[in-house]
Amino acid sequence: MPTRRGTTSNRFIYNEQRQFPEATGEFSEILTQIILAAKVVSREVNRAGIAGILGAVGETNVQGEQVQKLDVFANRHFLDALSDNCHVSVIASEENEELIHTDHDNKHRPGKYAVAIDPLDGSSNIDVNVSIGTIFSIHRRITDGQDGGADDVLQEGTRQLAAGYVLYGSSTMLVFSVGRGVHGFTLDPSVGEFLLSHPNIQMPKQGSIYSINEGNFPYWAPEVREWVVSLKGAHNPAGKPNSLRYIGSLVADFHRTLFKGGIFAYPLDYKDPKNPRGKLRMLYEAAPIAMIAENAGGLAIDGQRRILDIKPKSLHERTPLFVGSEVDVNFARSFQDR
Ligand code: P6P
Repeated sequence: MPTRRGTTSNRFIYNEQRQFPEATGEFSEILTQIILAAKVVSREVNRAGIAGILGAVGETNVQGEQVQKLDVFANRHFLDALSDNCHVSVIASEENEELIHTDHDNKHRPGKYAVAIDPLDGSSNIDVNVSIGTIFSIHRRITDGQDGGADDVLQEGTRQLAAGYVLYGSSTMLVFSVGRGVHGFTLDPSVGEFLLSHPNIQMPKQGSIYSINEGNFPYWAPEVREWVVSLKGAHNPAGKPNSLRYIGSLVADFHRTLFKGGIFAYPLDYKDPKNPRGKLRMLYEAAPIAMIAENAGGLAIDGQRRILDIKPKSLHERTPLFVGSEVDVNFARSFQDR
C-alpha cells in the first residue's frame, strides 16, 4: 500500500520497518535520531542571522577550512544524537579528523551500526544565506568485538543500508533512501515534523543543466574540458547549449539535479596539489549522494568507475564525482574513454 503524502517521516520509517519481520527497530531509531538533530539544526540555521552565531569560530577543521559556528553546533548535535541510542558504534564526521567511538558501557550489546556524516556541508555559504545541507550514510558494522573500527565505515557504497541528506533552504527538506526508492519530506515548522511531500522520487533520464565550478576550467584534464565545451554547443544529448547552474553547495546542487535532471560534476582539478583526488569526500559526500542518485534512476561515477563500487581507504578520502541523469553521466563518461 503506497504511503500517503503528509505521513510523518517517523511513521514512514516504521511502515518501512514492518516490511522486515526480523527488524529490531534499532536501525529505525538511528534514522529518527538523525531526524531529531536535523530539526534542531534547521531551527538554528533559520535563526542564524539573528542569533549572532554567524561567522567563523577562527579554527580550521580537518579540511583546512574555516570552521563556522553553525558547523560546530551541527556537529555537536548530530554526534550527540547518534551517540545517545547505543546502536551506533563508530562515527566518521567531516568535522573530526579521527574516528569517533561512542562511549557506551554496553559491554553485552555493542552497537551494530556505523555512520558517516557531513554535519553541515557547504558551510562557506552560511554567511551569505545560501542553502546548506547535512549528508549521512549508515553501514552495518563488519568488525567483531566490543568496539568498532575504521573498517566499519570504509566499506563500498553498495553496502550502505541508508543514505540521505537534509537541505536547509527556502524550506527544510529531508531526502533519503533505504534501498527501496528515494523519498522526500518537507519540514512543517508549525508541528515540528517532516511530512512526506515527494514519494518515490525519479530523476529524469536526461536533462539540459550542468553544474560545475567553471572557474576550475584551467585546471581540468583535457577530456573534462572537451566535455564541458561540448555542453556549450549542440553536440550533446540535449542537442543545444546546456544551462549552467552552480550554487557551490553539494546538497543544493544535487537536489536540483535530482528533480530537474542534468549533471553535477566536481572533477579532479590540478589547482591544489594537496588534493590530487579532487575536493569532495567519499564517505560522507560522494557515496551517500551516489546511493540516492542510483535509487532514483540516476548514475554516479568518478569519471569512469561507479562510485558505489569503490572501497575507500581512509576516512577523509577524496574523489572526483559526476552524478546525475543516466544519459548525461554516460555522455560525460564517453569523454574519459577517448
Ligand atoms: P568550490 C562545500 O564546501 C563543498 O564541499 C560542496 O558542498 C560543494 O559542492 C563544493 O565544496 C564547492 O566547492 O570549490 O566550487 O567552492
